[in-house]
Amino acid sequence: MTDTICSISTSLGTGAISIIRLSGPESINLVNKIFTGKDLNQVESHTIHYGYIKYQNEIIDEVLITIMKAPKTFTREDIVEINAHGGIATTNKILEILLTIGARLAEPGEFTKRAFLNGRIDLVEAEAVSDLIVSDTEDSRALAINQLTGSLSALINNERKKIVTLLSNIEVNIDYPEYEDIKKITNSVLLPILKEIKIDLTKILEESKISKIIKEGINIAIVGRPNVGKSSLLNKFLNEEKAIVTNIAGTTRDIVEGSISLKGIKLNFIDTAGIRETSDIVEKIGVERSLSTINKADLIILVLNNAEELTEEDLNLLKKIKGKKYILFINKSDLPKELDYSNLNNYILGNTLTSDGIDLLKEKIIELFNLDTFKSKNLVYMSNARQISLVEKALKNIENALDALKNNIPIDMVEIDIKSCFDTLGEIIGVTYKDELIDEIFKNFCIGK
Ligand SMILES: Nc1nc2c(ncn2[C@@H]2O[C@H](COP(=O)(O)OP(=O)(O)OP(=O)(O)O)[C@@H](O)[C@H]2O)c(=O)[nH]1
Ligand SMILES: [Mg+2]
Repeated sequence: MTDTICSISTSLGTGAISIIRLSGPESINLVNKIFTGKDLNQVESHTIHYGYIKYQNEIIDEVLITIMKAPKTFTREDIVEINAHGGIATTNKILEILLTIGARLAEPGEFTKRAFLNGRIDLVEAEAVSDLIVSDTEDSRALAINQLTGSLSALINNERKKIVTLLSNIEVNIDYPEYEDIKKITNSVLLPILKEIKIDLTKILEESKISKIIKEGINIAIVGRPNVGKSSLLNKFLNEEKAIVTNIAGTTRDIVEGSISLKGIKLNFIDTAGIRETSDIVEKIGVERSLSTINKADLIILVLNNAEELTEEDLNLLKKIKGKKYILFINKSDLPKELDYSNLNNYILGNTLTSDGIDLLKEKIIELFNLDTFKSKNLVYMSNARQISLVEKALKNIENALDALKNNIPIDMVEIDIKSCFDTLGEIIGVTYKDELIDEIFKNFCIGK
């Protein structure tokens, strides 16, 4: 990383000030070339200097320059921040000049990426920077700042420490079986330690899923056959006529979404196209989308029609949602009953005309996700899909190790699973990583961060 990057770090628009930031070995030198005030190469680190940006004999702006020398900076490189007067023309002009005289435009998230690659922050903390910027509720902000201050990383590192001690003991046993004074690693020694790690990881995983919900909300898919009243239900939840409702089967073709807040948690409702066999190309695509929404949702509300018998399609859908979190909503309770409920359980009867059953649905959601107890949780856990899937993997590794122990598999085989767990936990904080992953993570950042 020998080049010097530069970008506008404040949002571009009319404001009182905007900040142009540089990071890299040439930062101070480059700004010094266009700064009139004092020689920035001679000033102390972490100081601010008043003067003008001047280029080709033209004064561009009156500015304050912050000089921060490596290594005590965000990127651990030299950083210069130019506080200019806010305004698109001025800010862009300064950026343009810096690019002309040798800086390179930073990619999205490149400052944070450098902070990570230079060991200033780990991967979880880097992701927290991005989360902090986009957080739009008080809870998601609290979650992000907790991650950024390293509580989550400490938790993961703690587990890794336990495993490393275990691994080194196993290694010594395998390599030096003849030494009498080495503590023998037997199943009875291993078992309690592995169980303890399993309990820790399970707890982290459970609480992480809650954190994800705090950050992203609960995605609730409303699915069912055409004309059962899915869009009517969405509109009831949102309290607005968001989706088109008609008595024509196949009205909804594409996904319609809307959110409400329940107990401070965002519920993202996703109304889908009614599922049926169809030769209509547009509707077919809609049905495919509905089916994939089922797979991605945290909760499924399957809507059935009280006024019709169960059909083949209803039965297929009931099969499809098995094993997932779901609620059955039997709609149109105002119409004469034709549906046989005897084989159904876990259902709520209601209708969207009088709103019967809607409050019950909300209560059921609160109960299913324990929304009442959410606030009291300590928010230091994983909060994105990447982190959560890695904890799941690490937990699986430990479970495999425990199974192997129970089946009296030789210890060097058990060691492989324990080692995988250690590596997987390392991936979470970015001790081991692939370049493509790093690119993917930082690509989602905004420019200037
Ligand atoms: N009687 C009665 N009619 C209802 C109720 N809910 C919806 N309807 C009617 O049922 C018809 C279909 O409603 P929609 O909400 O469009 O149904 P949908 O499931 O979204 O249908 P598609 O988009 O075609 O899949 C409309 O004429 C609604 O007015 C209800 O609770 N009772
Ligand atoms: Mg609809």
